Amino acid sequence: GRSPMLLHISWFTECMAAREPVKIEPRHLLEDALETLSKEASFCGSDGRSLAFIRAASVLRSLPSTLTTIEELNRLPGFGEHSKRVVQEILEDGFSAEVERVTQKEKYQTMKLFTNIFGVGMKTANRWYQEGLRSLGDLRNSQKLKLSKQQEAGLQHYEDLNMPVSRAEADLIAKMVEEVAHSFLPGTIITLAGGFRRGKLSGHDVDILITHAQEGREEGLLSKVIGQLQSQGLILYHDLKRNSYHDAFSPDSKSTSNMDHFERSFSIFRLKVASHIGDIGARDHSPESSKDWKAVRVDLVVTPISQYPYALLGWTGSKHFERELRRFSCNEKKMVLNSHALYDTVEQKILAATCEEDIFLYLGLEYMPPSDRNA
Ligand code: DCP
Ligand code: MG
Repeated sequence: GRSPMLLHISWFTECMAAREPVKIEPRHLLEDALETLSKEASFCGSDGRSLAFIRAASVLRSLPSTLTTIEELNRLPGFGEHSKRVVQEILEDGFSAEVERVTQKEKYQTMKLFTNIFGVGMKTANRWYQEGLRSLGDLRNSQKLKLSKQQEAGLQHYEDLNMPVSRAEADLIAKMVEEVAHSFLPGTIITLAGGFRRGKLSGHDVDILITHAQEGREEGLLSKVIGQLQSQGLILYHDLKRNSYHDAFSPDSKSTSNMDHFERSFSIFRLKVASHIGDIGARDHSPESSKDWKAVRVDLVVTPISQYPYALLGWTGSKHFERELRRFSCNEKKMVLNSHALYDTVEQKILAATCEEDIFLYLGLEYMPPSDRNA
């Protein structure tokens, strides 16, 4: 028989295929409410509860049309009692008192503000909150606070980095990287991954994969590319990490860590923008209005071609889709999936793939194009 996850995935695929392209407002209302509660739970350290709300929001997103009655919910998998209650409240009253209460909470607002800083995770945000810090101004003015270079850059470019990145901006950055990469190594393959590959029109960052058809040629390329872009004044921050696949990854490790071991750079690009784009709204009369650039978060990830299909699958997301797929691989197939490989724990071997389709095949799943992975 088919496993529940398999059923869920195929059901999900059908729904995604049938859904109407236009999102209707109430759907956003419901999703936002569940996402708020998910954040709040994670701020309180309740990861399980947080995940339950993420699952519920994901189920809503995959529905072909807007939900209008609570009865429809009862037929869906993955919807907990708490999520149901909140959705019901919104369907009946147009808002949820609980969600309103959460968004008013000082701790929630502060944690959200702080965790939106590049380089700041839950632990740091919480520590700052406990120390009485409440605003970006508090952080900027604090004498005793010791910020990492990454956090300093995150704080400095906070406003830009919390503005959505458009598809056009992402394409521009991918092209910049491609041109420089080609100047050092013709034939380098540059792929825009993340939300943009799933067809999203905007995102919070730009995820770029770098590889070369000839295994090994990609080694050492990234530092040259970054160096070149830096000399052109296009890099505001970067943190180059070398490849640690061989020392850190043992294929049969049951580690569920989502971190991969590719050579990569988590960077901030200085992107030229047409000045009329920078002029909108409050910026009109500030000295900032002459600013003709925007800080954009860019993740550059280098992968050998033999691991490229896994890197592509892993870096296309969504995060929730990846989580569910890895859970399915492990529980239903006894295979460990990550961004480097698929390891069959029964056969005790790594399964080689030449494309994403191969991986879905190994997992016994029908291929899902990136646009169906917006879970
Ligand atoms: N990813 C990863 N390791 C990281 C960061 C990301 O494996 N350190 C993977 C997980 C995600 C994918 O890359 O599935 C994209 O991550 P993003 O956080 O950039 O998410 P999206 O691109 O989907 O969303 P957004 O539009 O907000 O950028
Ligand atoms: Mg992204």
